[in-house]
Amino acid sequence: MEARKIVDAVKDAVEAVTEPTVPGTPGSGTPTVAEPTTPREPLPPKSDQGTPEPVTPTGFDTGAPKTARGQQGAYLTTAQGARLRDTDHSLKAGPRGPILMQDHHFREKITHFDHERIPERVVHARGAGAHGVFTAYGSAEAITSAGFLKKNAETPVFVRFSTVLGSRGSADTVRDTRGFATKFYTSEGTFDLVGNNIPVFFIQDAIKFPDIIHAGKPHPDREIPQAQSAHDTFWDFVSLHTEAQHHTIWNMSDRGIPRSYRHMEGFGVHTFRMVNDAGETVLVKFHWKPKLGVHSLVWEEAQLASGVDPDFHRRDLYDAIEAGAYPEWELGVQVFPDTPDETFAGIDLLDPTKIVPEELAEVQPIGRLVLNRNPTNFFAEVEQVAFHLGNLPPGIDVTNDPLLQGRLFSYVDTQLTRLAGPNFSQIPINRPHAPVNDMLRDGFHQQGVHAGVAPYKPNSLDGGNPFETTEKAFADLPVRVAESTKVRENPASFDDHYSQVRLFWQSMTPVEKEHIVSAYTFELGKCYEQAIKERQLLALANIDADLCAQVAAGLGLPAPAPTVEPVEVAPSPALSQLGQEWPADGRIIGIVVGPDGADGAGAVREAILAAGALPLIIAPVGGHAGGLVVQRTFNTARSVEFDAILVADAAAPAADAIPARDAKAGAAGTIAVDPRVRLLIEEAWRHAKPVGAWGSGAAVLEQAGITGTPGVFLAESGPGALTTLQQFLALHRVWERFPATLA
Ligand code: HDE
Repeated sequence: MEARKIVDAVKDAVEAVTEPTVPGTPGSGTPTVAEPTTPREPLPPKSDQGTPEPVTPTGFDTGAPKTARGQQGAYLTTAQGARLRDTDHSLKAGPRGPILMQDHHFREKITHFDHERIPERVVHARGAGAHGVFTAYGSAEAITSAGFLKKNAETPVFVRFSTVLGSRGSADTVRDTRGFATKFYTSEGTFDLVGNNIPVFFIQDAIKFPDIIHAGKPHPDREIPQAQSAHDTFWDFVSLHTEAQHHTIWNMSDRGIPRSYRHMEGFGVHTFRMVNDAGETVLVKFHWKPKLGVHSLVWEEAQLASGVDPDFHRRDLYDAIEAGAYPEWELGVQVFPDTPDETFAGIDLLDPTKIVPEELAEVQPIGRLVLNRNPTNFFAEVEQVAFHLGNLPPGIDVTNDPLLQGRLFSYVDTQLTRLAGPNFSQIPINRPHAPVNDMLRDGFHQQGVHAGVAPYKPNSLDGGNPFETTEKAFADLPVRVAESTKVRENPASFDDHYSQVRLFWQSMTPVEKEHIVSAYTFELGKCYEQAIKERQLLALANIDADLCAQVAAGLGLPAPAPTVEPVEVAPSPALSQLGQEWPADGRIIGIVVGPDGADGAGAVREAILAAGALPLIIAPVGGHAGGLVVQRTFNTARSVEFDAILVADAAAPAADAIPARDAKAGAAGTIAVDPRVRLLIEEAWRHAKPVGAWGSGAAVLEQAGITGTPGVFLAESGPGALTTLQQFLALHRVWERFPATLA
């Protein structure tokens, strides 16, 4: 179909679509009960979805509509475009006869299906991605010549978030590091910033990567446990390889269980080098700061969510974008002088197990990232996107960090298998937006149609093309390498494995410390071997005596003495994720109503939407309750889905509140409140979430026995409840509900 017709089809269908107020509509049209039989063009993607730009494999903007890449025309065809009459029956030698070899359609359909899966990523297999735009403030112009960092430059981006250890279908809310990989399609070549939500790494040298990953992945004999570090092989490795202790304490902190991808910081981890137009260089570390603040789940909540909604983070990201609550981050840099020792304030900038506290080097904002479009096709975009640290625009270069150097090799190497051959940069999501003229030729799945006869240099047959530039180019900076001998060694400064772990511990608030103690106790408590627990306690003794004593007590083991003299450190308050106020964009508020709705429920729902958060009506059964569309029932709702609960009705037991129908109903007996609503409230309360009520809803809080506790409030009306609720949500959780015992 020619472009014009596609545009019309898109327009018609978009007009037919009513904008949803609650995200989650599966398709872009409203289905009918009867199967549609009148041929029509494909529906367009939903209005929240975007696709890779319609550029050629060599970066030429075709100007084609974005939908041109998807299926076309009203009729079912073969892969060659021949229309088909029947796709429900194979071609047989009579109705009871065998299938004929001749059935091309059958063979094509089954063969293609047989090959639909590709190898998952060896790490970071589980993820979610979105399109967006990056706008530069211009504040980095003095330190880099990169065009996309010039004032007001706008660059399309694609971001993929991920967990590290789990396989592609694993749960989102496991305790793990999160990947934060950004592809900037700059007009000077693609820039991939492939970072994590934790600013340090387990190892200092890339050669150890297979070791840490083999230790973290499921045990090779039984292939359990999936997507978690609470097992013997992980703790065996990190307790022996003590440079991993810094990353590990971040994993054991609330950073290991983020509330959503929208609530995570991101870090480039390594130190990079920037060069400006005058050829002057500086060293930098990249930071992403989320507009919504850094916010985490509590452990029980994370565990419940793993079962109740294994797609928790994926859903959150897509729903937020669909609802127009676009996730936002500021990109910032810490800037250091490019001195020969590559050290700042005594911290070796080439050691990826070390941070530079923000109090010593401020994070300077250089631009803003907004994610505003969901993928149109997960496989084509999120699964096939391929990042690589070596994708750098002029103005940014690498350093000799031995972890970074090893990564420069690994990313291309892994794509060769995962994406079957050397042409993965020609897949739509990976195509650069800069003109490409690279002399790389042929290979599996070649999509370019290269003209000319001389893909070599020097040549005269193609008029000498392509030419090497004499101007702005990929930065191979002439950095001096000190005369030395070839060794398998690290610099001596890499030997300090504990001072910054101690720095992290001491920078935490009491409640964050409680969570760290409990995470170590849980994880080591899940280990089988006593020796491994004892060995990790030795590492904890070298971090902090109190931390070690608390965990040892939980494990029922004696706390050992340190083997390394504890050093004095200055805490870095910037490492704590508490203590400020943040917007509640896209946070989810459950409103419990009765079969006929509730007074004020409609008004509070509108007010919540207007405030940029997401209200979900929870009623005894589906359909409508007092004119409100019901999104969750007492049967389908579970507390982990909500950031706060408002109770607008006395919530009498619904007809299905019997254990034979719903085990959550428990021993329902003769209680006045539906036991599922009580469970909802009790869990929300345990997870330090605000709970409010008005009208007859107050009786439910009374029944749950939580009236008068911190973060539990009664209001005059629905909108009145929202005002109080917003104050609690701004702090992320009701921290004072559970006073900490640690200083
Ligand atoms: Fe990766 N890493 N990594 N990594 N990494 C991969 O590349 C590797 C490291 C990170 O969403 C793989 O395409 C080595 C640090 C992210 O597609 C692989 C080393 C950081 C993603 C690979 C590291 C990361 C990956 C697997 C030790 C944070 C997901 C699939 C030197 C700064 C990207 C792939 C996506 C993925 C190798 C360490 C971040 C195998 C050898 C440190 C966010 O190439």
